[in-house]
Amino acid sequence: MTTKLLLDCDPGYDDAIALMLAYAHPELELLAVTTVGGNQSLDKVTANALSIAQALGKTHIPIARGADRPLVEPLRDASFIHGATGLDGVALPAPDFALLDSRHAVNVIIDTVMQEPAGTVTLVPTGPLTNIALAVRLEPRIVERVKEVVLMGGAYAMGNASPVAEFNVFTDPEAAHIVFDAGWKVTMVGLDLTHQARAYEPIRRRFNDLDSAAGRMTREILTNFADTYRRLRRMDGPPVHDACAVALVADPSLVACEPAPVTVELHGGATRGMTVADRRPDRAAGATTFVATQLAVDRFWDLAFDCIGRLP
Ligand code: PIR
Ligand code: CA
Repeated sequence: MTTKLLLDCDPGYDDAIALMLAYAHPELELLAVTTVGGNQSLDKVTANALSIAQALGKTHIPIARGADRPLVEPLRDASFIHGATGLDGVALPAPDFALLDSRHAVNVIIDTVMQEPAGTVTLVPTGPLTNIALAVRLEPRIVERVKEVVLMGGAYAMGNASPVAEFNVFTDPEAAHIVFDAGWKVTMVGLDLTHQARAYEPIRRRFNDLDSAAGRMTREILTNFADTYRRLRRMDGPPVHDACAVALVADPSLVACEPAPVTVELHGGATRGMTVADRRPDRAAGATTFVATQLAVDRFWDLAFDCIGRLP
């Protein structure tokens, strides 16, 4: 049984891995890729999305550019992690901007959800939630029509952009608030989950003998990502955050989730952008939001390795 998905992303090292899984998994049908300013400027992450598609021969799948900044605040990118290009150290073909879809990403999201049969499209946001929030406001009928939203973002225990806030939600908290509050089914694949998907050296070595564009790209991504995580985060083995969200859509048995109301803190001083998950057992009933808690780590890497091995 195949699942149709739309990936809204800001590539980015781990977004690039998420893209590879979405392009390659035999039970996923990637309908479109949309971009949003986040890890780097909109221009740069859009260039990266194009370059990745070109390198992997996937230019038949629409790619559309979206919002260049959060709803309220200016964009503060994560170039300290992903570099000046957003994919520093990764050799890619020059982007051909003529391949871009002429529509705005928000319209691609709406058109895709409204054209496909009701209840069949899963939205997978792996960057700030600006495009998704704008789509909800422009065409509220998408809320009832999607299958679900499986997003990488948030955290219930510990943040990365602040002590309590995760980067994607911290970057556009108002947009995240709209998305968590819309009433559709949202699964938060937050840092609690993604920090279980660490690309330690033995994992990175598994990709060594893939003699393909995707294999080379993966090695360059993981080497550079590992270097910055070691240097800046003092963490050995970078978490491939965004790939976890795609993996969950491809195989829900990989990730344990629990229902919990989630709201986004907008007014806190020290807590702005925090995803406040109410995990008290008596509050679970009727929740439309879910938090991902446990990853089947070995099977996750098997899936990633298998998918990347299928690509040219
Ligand atoms: C931002 C990211 C990753 C690491 C840091 N330090 C900052 C990006 C990833 O692309 C992912 O979507 C999310 N934001 C993790 O916070
Ligand atoms: Ca991302």
